[in-house]
Amino acid sequence: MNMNIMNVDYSTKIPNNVNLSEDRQVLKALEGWHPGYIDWWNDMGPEGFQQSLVYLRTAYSVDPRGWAKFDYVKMPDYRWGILLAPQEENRKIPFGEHYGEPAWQEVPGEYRAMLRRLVVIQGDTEPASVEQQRHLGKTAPSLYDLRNLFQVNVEEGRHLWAMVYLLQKYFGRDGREEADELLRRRSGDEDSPRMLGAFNEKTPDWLSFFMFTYFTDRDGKMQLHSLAQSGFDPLSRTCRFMLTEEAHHMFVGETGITRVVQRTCDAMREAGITDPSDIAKVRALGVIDLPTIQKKLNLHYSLSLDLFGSEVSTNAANAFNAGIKGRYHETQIEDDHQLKNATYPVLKLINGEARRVDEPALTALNMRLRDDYTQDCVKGMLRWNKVISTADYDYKLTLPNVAFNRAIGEFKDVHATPDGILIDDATWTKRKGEWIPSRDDGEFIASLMTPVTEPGQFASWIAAPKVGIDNKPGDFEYVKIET
Ligand code: BYC
Repeated sequence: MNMNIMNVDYSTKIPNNVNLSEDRQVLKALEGWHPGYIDWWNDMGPEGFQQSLVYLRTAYSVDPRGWAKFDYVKMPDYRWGILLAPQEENRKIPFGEHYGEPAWQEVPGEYRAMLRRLVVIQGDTEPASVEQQRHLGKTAPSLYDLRNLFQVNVEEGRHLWAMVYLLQKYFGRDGREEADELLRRRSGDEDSPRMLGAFNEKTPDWLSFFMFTYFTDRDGKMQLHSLAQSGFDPLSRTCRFMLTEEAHHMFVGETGITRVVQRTCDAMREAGITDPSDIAKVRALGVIDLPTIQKKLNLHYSLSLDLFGSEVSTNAANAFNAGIKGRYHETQIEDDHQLKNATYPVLKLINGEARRVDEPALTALNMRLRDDYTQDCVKGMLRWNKVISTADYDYKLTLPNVAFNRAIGEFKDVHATPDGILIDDATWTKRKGEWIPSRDDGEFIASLMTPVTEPGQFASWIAAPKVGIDNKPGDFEYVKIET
């Protein structure tokens, strides 16, 4: 069959570029899983708007030069498909004990359990985020934002399909069981929660949504990059294509926060406010004050740091040695790719102080990835701070110290201020409302979350975007709301 891997076959019920029509067993397994997925989407996907026409992009190719087309689609009719980046000829395992050996096209028996665990963890986060965001449609600040929310949601749904394909095709019966479990767990559920901490938190308002897509989706980016290096080629190819879609999710976060900051600065200037920390005055303008934005940032950044696991981890070392999970930009790093004698400076708590201590680089891989993540986070911060300084305000958004508000790793048992000063339990309890959103802050933000559904109009607390999606004009009707 001469199907072009670049183009996606839409003739089967499940669009794909993996030749499913000739892989009957897997096609059948996926078709068997499909109704449960649709049930999950109806129960746990976006609340309302399921009959609305949404201007969505759908992947029709995996060619980086042009892979998506935009059109009005009802979300339940979105064509969730299986898309892998094209196979690289003669690809070699780029790190670990099998460095330089041909990449695996089948699961290596000895690493089966490890691989399955990583695929399941990755898969679990995708539906979790859709569940966390399901109420947001009702309070969208514009049709443009509503459309972006739904774009993110349908693509997270597709990322679930991506992991389920790997489970169904490569992991036999237990893969099928895991695929069913992915539809059974629920974000925040007491008995059957999602696997990782940040995915059981609430996303109560749109500022949280932007922070989540900026900080938590960026953990997704780092993890997908690491898995894209995998010696297990189908996982690598799957993650490489997922990263193409992921870029838009972080764009939504970065520009979303930029627009909130912009609107706040504009409103403060118009009102002649000189002190951005005069919260009551700023809030009276119907915009979100910068100190509250900083609190949300503190919360989402610290929750996202937890997603990297412990600083020192034998799991991470084993996955690297095995050739299953590499480093960020592994192939561009110049070293032995085996980390036999290398060390890496790890932040540790020593005599009440956070200090860098050299550890074997192999066990420090989570720390290294987290450092790469932090560097990546800084870029957006610079843009937001540019907006503030251009408006002539003396205020800077900053990333909190790694010791702040942590539940995983070296700092999980201590309390610290955003500046990294260790404090006791009582001080934390008394003062945490200064650093992470308090109930009052939440209520204030909630009071601003009234929906705006007129094309081209935006809620009071957020600026219009600079450009439209797919170059559409400012008053484009991104969602044709059907009630
Ligand atoms: N919450 O050796 P350790 C995304 C557990 S986001 C709860 O310290 P390891 C997306 C850990 O499971 C990316 N438990 O850590 C974003 C282990 O338990 P078991 C998702 C946690 O294994 C937005 C124990 O603690 N992908 O795509 O080196 C929207 C000791 O583990 C947590 C991945 O995460 C936590 N935060 O690293 C949509 C990639 N942290 O198994 C999507 C795959 C640790 O001993 N995952 N534990 O009972 C991994 O590579 C690693 O499993 C982790 C943890 C980075 C998560």
